[in-house]
Amino acid sequence: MEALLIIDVQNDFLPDGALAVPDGDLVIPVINQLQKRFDMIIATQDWHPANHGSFAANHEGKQPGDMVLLSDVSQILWPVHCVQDSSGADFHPSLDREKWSKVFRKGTNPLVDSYSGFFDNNRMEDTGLSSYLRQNGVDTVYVTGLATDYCVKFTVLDALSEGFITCLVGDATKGVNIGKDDSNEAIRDMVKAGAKIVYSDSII
Ligand code: VGL
Ligand code: ZN
Repeated sequence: MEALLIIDVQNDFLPDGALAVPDGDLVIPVINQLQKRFDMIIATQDWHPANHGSFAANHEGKQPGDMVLLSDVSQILWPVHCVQDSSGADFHPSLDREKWSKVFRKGTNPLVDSYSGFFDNNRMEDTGLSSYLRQNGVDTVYVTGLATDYCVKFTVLDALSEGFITCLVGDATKGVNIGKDDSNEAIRDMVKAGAKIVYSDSII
């Protein structure tokens, strides 16, 4: 059984959003096409409380892009984004949602960030995604969404470590690229860990 994972296609990660991913909106039509071909579709939603420790605004004198220690792990600071119940945390209205089986929310603990849809960055809390996939007989996941160099990358790496055959849909993801090569590096890391890169025209 194959599942489509749609990572964080939320207003704040799209053009004009608080943490806009360049060209992030281009993934939406690709993902909508892909959805037609899957019977199991799962989305993740970055869902932070306003006091989240990944927000630069919650650290005196810090700017987005600065580093801090958060629960003893190195954390890059972000602009305030995807605050629970804000419009920035909503899925983009043109993203089809009719066939979604479930949404997994992440980043709710203010003391730790959570890029992956499976575990927080300290690997302490489990969202339940892995057991949900297994209960539904899923052995293969196709990962799409935002951002290639953060949440998509860590979701792919955790899917592999959880034993799923894992494909990244290369034309259904875009990166933040704080460093200009970050997305390419992320793709290299995913391939090295065992991910396959596929393109939507070969799936649809
Ligand atoms: C993400 C940075 C902070 C993402 C989430 O969805 O890739 N990036 N929070
Ligand atoms: Zn976040």
